[in-house]
Amino acid sequence: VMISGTITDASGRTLSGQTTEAFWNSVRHAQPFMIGLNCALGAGELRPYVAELARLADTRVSAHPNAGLPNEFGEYDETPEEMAEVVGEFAASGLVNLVGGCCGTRPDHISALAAAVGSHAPRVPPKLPVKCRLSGLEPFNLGPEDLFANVGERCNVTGSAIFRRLIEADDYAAAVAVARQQVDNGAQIIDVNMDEGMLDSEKAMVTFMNLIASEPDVARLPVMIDSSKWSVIEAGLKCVQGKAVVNSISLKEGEPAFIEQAELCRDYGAAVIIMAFDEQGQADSVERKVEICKRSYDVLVDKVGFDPADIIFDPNIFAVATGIEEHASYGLDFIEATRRIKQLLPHALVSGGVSNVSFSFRGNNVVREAIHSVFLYYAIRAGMDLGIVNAGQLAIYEDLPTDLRDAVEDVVLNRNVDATERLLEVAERYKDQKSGAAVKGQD
Ligand code: THG
Repeated sequence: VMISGTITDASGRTLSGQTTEAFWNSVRHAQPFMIGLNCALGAGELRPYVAELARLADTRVSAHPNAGLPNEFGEYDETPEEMAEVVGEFAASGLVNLVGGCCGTRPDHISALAAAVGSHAPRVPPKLPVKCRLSGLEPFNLGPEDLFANVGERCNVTGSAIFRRLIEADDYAAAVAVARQQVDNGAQIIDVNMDEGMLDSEKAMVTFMNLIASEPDVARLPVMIDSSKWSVIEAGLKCVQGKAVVNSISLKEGEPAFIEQAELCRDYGAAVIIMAFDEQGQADSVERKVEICKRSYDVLVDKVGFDPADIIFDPNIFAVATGIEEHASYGLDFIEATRRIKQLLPHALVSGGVSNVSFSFRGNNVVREAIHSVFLYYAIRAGMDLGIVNAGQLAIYEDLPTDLRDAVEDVVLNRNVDATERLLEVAERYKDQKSGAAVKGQD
């Protein structure tokens, strides 16, 4: 397979709005023999984009420029000699493995190009750092050197009453505004979940995906397609131009179903969240979390040929401080499992639904935000790479009042048998306060 794309004008974007790198991230999973750019621009105008592709593409690169930009009669004036001089430099600079001509070029252009490039060595594809390389209209790359990434959680009919009401009322314009608000608040990926019994989830997913794809501020970002129904995920995947994340698949229905879904994710070119869930159920102990993630990784890498950098594990964030003794170590178990998974499974990332951890403090956002902040402080140190969060409502660890922070740390790190009791007491003092993030919002 050879793929050639077109940067349509000086905006540096394809007709559907992608930058060169976003375009490459979208098609790279096909492992094309060659990737290139053609048409729309003359060789001089095309050069920066060819250079960008040459820097990024770990395969061969082609360039087929027009014979300059069209004149007022729609004709192309660049002579074979002029064009060959520019394209010859592409080859001399090691940008290309193949050149040719698009609009306005004729056999004499082609012979001039052949003569200009013939003496130069072909380009050698670069070795790039291994990263999860996602895209919307713009690239979003996430690797070991990058900061923690925020996935916006609010476009979720089960996670937000406001969003659910908007979707049920068919008010998609306001629903898209929820996505935009999350981008304003720092979300770098948008999670979308339409799993609600009363909804036609597939239709809602498709409608919303198509709408956010035409909202410039939102369309920049990669999407995370969140559903427990494969048919909804696949309906979503068919709508996305960029490289998305499937949220989620797992071994819960056995290996054959897992492999089938993983192969489809790979063919659609999506990264995947793998839940620590198998035929026996959801993993709650550290051992089970690590064991299921390892088994999933081996199946994905060895049997499916999945790119390890496209695997994101979710070792299950469960609620702490519920009053049930077995739940006391849930925060710590996630953190410890994250540390082991990152050590054991090369290039894979770790994610989780952060707001789950504080469910028992619903109604007290100051305490919920403090729990998220403390939880992330330790989970990120253990190697957590990204998380589904209420973007813009994350308190800063250092800013937490000491009494609250200490009580929360005891709960998250399971440091005291009476940690929950103590946090309940401290929480009373904060129950009517506006959360820090809510106060600071405008800042
Ligand atoms: N792992 C993965 N995906 C997930 C989760 C996970 N997707 C869904 C969920 N968990 C993450 N998303 C949310 C979204 C919202 C909330 C929690 C998790 C939440 N919502 C407020 C509440 O319920 O109190 C909503 C209040 C309101 O209606 O505004 O807490 O773990 N892979």
